[in-house]
Amino acid sequence: MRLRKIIHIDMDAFYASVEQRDNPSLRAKAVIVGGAPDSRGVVATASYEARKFGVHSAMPSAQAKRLCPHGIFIKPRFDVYREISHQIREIFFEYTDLVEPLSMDEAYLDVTENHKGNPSATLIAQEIRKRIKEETGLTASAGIAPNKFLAKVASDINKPDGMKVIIPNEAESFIETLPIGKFHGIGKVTERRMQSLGIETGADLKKWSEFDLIEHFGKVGSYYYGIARGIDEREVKANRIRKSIGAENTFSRDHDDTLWMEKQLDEIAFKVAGRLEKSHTKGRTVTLKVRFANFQRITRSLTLIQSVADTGTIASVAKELLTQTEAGQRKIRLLGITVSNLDLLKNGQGIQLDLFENNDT
Ligand code: DCP
Ligand code: MG
Repeated sequence: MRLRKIIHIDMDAFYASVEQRDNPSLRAKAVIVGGAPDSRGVVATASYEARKFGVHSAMPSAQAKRLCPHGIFIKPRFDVYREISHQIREIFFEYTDLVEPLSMDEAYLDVTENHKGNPSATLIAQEIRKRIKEETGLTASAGIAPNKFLAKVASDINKPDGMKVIIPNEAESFIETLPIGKFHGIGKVTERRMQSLGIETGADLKKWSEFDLIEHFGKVGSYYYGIARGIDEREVKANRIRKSIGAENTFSRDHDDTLWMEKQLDEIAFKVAGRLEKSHTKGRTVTLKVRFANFQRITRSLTLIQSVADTGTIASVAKELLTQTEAGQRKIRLLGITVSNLDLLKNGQGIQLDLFENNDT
């Protein structure tokens, strides 16, 4: 197998840093970007000053206010963030065409071969961070590693405004000491399940056979098996396909029974799987859509290591996503599932996992 040089770049406290950049009076202050504290909104992100008080993304703004009463709440300015996102992408493309954005503020770059002919991924990462700072006034952190999984983990280690190189030989020992909650692709729910099975670190995870992992966690078990060994063959994909395939059920009356909702999700997943099969395709991202009785609509997504097309996996991901919503506490009138990030059942893509992203819409 050819050794690859992958960089993961992620902006620091992105929305909050932009607000601090554009309004000097906010600098060095606890800035909380997101919903107003007296609304039902949530925190999109918080400056590092606010994080010291325990404020973090996706937390209800009201709770953030209690934890950090002096915090300054700001409404997001998505247009500005989007523009900066394009700016940093342009910088990435100067180094390589293999740029895979994961969200507005982060991307994977494959710099094994690059436009600068620079053999050192570390130096490239350093240069890119410097360029970002010069051109946007913002800081980014980077992870440099032989694959996406390790690069993503690495970029978090010296955040903010730092970087971390994981060389191939280091990978395994590094993973062994890593707490399971730090593994990209292992969410809160899985983390708790693993802990209840005695899996606290990468070393614990490594004791499990692939068979047992699949038995406990489903298909994603193979991904867990691979990453415990630092193995991740996923390629950096420059062009993501954005088509999606989905189905939804609107109910004749509003419901708050979660067991009933789960049965609905089984039904909807079955429909989606049928449609995927018809199109001879699979997809990595599963998105759950919930419409509440008051017509408010939210979505929750999870991107898996491997493309999926079967009812069971789609349904179980959708059920996990359902636990991340207020469905049940609040009545709902519609459920939907879509699968996106589609591929055409090409072989040889190796193990694929990845990004789970929550989107309030
Ligand atoms: N975001 C959001 N809701 C979330 C998570 C993130 O709206 N639940 C938005 C706000 C963030 C941006 O996406 O600024 C980037 O997300 P990151 O997870 O990279 O978080 P930050 O860049 O804010 O902080 P960090 O320094 O930890 O990367
Ligand atoms: Mg970030």
